Amino acid sequence: MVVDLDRDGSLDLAVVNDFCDDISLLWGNGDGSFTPGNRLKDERLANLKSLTFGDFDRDGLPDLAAVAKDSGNLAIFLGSGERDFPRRFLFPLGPGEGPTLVRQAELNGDGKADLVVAKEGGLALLLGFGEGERTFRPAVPVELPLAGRGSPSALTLLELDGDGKIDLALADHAGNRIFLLLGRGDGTFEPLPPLELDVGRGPTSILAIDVNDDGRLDLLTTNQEEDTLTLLLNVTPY
Ligand SMILES: [Ca+2]
Ligand SMILES: [Ca+2]
Ligand SMILES: [Ca+2]
Ligand SMILES: [Ca+2]
Repeated sequence: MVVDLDRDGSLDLAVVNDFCDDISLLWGNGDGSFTPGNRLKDERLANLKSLTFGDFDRDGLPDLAAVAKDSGNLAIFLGSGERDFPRRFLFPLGPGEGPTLVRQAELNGDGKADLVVAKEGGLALLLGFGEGERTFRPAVPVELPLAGRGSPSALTLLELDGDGKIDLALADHAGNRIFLLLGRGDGTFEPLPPLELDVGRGPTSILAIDVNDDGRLDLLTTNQEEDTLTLLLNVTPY
């Protein structure tokens, strides 16, 4: 993940170390090089999988959010603005399979950063906190017909249909498809069950890019098991 975490004008890196269960911070020097910083670790996080950022306590300083698959929880590391994340909060994500992906977006228009977590059975939506509440409001979970309950492999939050509300694309690695869900702007999505689009075998990433310059974001997937790309042109009429 690339973001200016210490607000010095240079992009920094935060990386999940899958086998060490910690997060490496690399501080950008502004010339393409990085200075290794401290590593973030918490014994209560087992099998860290994914990381995103946002200002979750609305103090103007970037924070980190990470999910751990085996312990089934979400951690928020609150930034101090001083290359440190001394305060952290853990949230259980409920029963079922562990979380593997997390992304941040504003889903319900209240100005507080929200989170979408992909789990093996579907999605968990967490509506943001602020003003010192330090908790998330769990929204209605979204069940998805994931193939063989196979693990979701990529999650992208973006605006697809021109209504200004954030939409969602999730890759289903075992099902060779992506799911599309359109945001209603209140923290819920439609349609359910979601739209399904076939892609190549074993999609592992989704890139949103306007390839034909018509102002609509198109989707490109990388398909690991056949070394191909699939391009999905956005033909939404708007
Ligand atoms: Ca920086
Ligand atoms: Ca913050
Ligand atoms: Ca929100
Ligand atoms: Ca939309």
